[in-house]
Amino acid sequence: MDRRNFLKNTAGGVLAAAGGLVLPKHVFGASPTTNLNELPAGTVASAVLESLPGKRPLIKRSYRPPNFETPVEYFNEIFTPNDAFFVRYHLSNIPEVSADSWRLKIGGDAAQKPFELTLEQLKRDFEQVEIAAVCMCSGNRRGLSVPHVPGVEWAHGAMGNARWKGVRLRDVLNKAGIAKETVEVAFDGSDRGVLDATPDFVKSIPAWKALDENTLIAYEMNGAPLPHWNGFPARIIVPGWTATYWMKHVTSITLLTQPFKGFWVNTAYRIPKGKFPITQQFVSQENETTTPITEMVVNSLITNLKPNQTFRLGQPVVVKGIAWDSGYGIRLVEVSTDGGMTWRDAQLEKDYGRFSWRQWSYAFKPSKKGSYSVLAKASNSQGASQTFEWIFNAAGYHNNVVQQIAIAVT
Ligand SMILES: Nc1nc2c(c(=O)[nH]1)N[C@H]1C(S)=C(S)[C@@H](COP(=O)(O)O)O[C@H]1N2
Ligand SMILES: [Mo]
Repeated sequence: MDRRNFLKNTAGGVLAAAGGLVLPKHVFGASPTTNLNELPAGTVASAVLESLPGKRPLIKRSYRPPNFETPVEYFNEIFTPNDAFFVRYHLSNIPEVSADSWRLKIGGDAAQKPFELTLEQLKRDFEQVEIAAVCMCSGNRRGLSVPHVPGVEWAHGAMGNARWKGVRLRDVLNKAGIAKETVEVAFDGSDRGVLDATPDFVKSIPAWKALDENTLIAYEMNGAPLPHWNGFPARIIVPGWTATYWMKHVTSITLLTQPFKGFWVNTAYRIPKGKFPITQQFVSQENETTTPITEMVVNSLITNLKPNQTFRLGQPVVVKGIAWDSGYGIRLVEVSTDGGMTWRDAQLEKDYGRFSWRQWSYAFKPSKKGSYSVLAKASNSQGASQTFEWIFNAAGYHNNVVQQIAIAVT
């Protein structure tokens, strides 16, 4: 569906979906059509499209701090447009950073030669690389959790796929001299809380992950400078890991001989130990019962069907979607059109690299009128697959429950 039709088709659904809510003047589009009926009561009221400066209308989850998700329709494109890319912040004081005055400090007790970089030097002094990678919030789909859990009640759109261009973090760390006692590398950005009591958003990753050739300091996204809301002028990219580590507006990188102590690592963004099929562990931050979230789990999304969409008998139905994991590679996507009784392999489209999502499609010709329940399930090269029931965790992470969309053939 092209953009004009998308807007036209969604416009009719606004008032019904928002429960008679009066839309603010600055709303351009309409309410998202996407699976609003799957969300628990209470989350629908805030699900209106609204624009942040420089962004197209996105689904607003909160305004301060800004949390906006991408309507599913955009995921029919292999790379998510920068001006439609989701926005997630923990803190409300988000200064506009100027490229000229921005400095990146590299230091810490495990840095032998601390130094500072300008944006010019960052681009000039290190080899430039570009990686296609999915950026997904740990809490993506939290709003679909059963039982309901508190937090930003995202549906499917707290994610995006982009080509990230920058330099390898390890090249920059090497210039600072990495002490062999280094256990973690921490990142801070220029955003802050409004109150001094709010813990600053600082994240750390294990030293081995910081030295991975795919971990970047990026300044471009899809061939353009990072949008302000996605971290201008530079952010950390940790392909395969959930986006909580992808520090935006990064201003300091700290090499540490001791595990980092701070709220956003010690308390937040943690999962119960041993419940998820995760290979890469963040051992220096484990406690008895929980461990930091690291890799994304294998997942997929149907992108071209709307709930209760109707098709004419005799007309082929094409199901399209995307599948991704944390970089082991999607091996198989299976589609069911009968509520999960029988499954057929979808066709996998072009591979843009192991951290990108992979498009897939499946065509079938319904043989009789009636309702069809369409499901998609991805598996990766490690043999991991999506689940049919959400694995409970209090923060609402790792929701890779097989999605189900009902369509009608008339
Ligand atoms: N400076 C800063 N960086 C941040 C955050 C933040 O609050 N501040 N949130 C993190 C989280 S939890 C997510 S999901 C991603 C969201 O990236 P996006 O806003 O570019 O989509 O940014 C990460 N980097
Ligand atoms: Mo997140």
